[in-house]
Amino acid sequence: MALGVWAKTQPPRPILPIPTRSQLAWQKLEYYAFIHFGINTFTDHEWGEGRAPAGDFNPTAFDARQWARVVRAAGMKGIIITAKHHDGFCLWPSATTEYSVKNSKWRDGKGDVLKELSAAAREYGLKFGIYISPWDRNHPLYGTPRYNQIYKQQWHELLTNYGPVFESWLDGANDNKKRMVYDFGGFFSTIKREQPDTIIFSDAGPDIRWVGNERGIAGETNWSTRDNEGSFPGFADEKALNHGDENGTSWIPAECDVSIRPGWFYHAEEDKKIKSVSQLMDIWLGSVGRNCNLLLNIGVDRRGLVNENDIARLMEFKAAREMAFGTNLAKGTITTSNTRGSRFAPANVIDGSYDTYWTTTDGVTNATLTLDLGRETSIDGVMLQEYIALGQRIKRFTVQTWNGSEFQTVATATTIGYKRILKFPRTATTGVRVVFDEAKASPAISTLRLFDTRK
Ligand code: FUL
Repeated sequence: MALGVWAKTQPPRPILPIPTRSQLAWQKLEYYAFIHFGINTFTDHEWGEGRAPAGDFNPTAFDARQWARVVRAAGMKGIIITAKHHDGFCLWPSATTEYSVKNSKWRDGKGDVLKELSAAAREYGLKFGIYISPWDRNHPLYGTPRYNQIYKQQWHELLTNYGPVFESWLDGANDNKKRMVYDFGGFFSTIKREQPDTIIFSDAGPDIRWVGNERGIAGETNWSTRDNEGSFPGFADEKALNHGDENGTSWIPAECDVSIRPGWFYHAEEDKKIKSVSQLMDIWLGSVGRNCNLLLNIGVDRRGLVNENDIARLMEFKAAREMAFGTNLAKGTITTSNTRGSRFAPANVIDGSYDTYWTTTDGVTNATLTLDLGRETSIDGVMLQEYIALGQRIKRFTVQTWNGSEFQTVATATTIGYKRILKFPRTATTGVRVVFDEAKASPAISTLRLFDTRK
């Protein structure tokens, strides 16, 4: 095969760093539930002190299948449960402590939230994830080096008894007085030893990072690449976490955790303080729309059920997303200023498949995609996706619409990454052009979608 032909059929070289297979699979989940549930649910606290008796934990109508049904109906792809929060109370009968469900009245001390929830998640086709707080305000060994072993043992129990765990979630919370020296390296290696494919979340990765705030909003520029040298959980550079590092040496994409209510745990007095659909939509645009996954928290109530008020809002939000983004208006004839070869044709961006993409000849970092819609179409939103298996490339781009005589800029932005959604004033147009102004290397664009979000 002549060299020129060969080059046209080969993908461009990846721009390092790139995601692992499990990071890529994780990114495609986009939206999943955090569930805060534990002793705090019964004491009305956010941060329990670890002194409430285990007997306080007593849900009257616990039903993990109801949680799973709600989460699935809400369009979410998984559930991450607070198996242990800062108070130290374990929702599974851990051998490491007496402070757990085994000493509660619930199911006569024979219950195991993790067992029922992991089974329910499996039944409803949801991924299952776990958060255990390293900060433990109950455990007698907390503050001594031996506690590190306890915490590892807890991960060991959780990762060997409840099936695949897609995400292992931990923060760097610490006791102000005891200043525990955590063995994070040991925690991470324990977790990976038990489940090599689990994605570890923390302020400092190693697999995914905190977005730097609990509002659910990523930076307008958001790189999945990060300079992680010397970072560890509990000492967050919130600004850096919010936008990543353009030339970061590790692939550590961001996750946005935010609660549907003011608090993380259920409090009856917050029944009227659930975020509105419009607030949730802003969060969606600021998270999934800015190259993040959205971990939306629900506090399960004292019955052990997702509360009706939250269910109603989750369903309204799902309907609103379908209304806004459910109809893709990007149909027509697509052309480009440069194409690597027919395998990488521009039509790939509107074929509905993430795995096919358009790309350019090596060295061409400035290029345009032009979509002739064939008829006048009202639009006010665009969604773009990079084919991130080859790394994150786009640094700056412009969206333009045809006004009858020329293309007019309606939006400009910086990064794309796995997914970028931009809104602009609604305009009726027959054509759209995306100008990739600056990129680290040949753009590799997998998807272009257009919306009329207010239809
Ligand atoms: C933080 C905790 O301190 C909050 O209580 C909550 O669990 C949040 C998701 O993570 O680190």
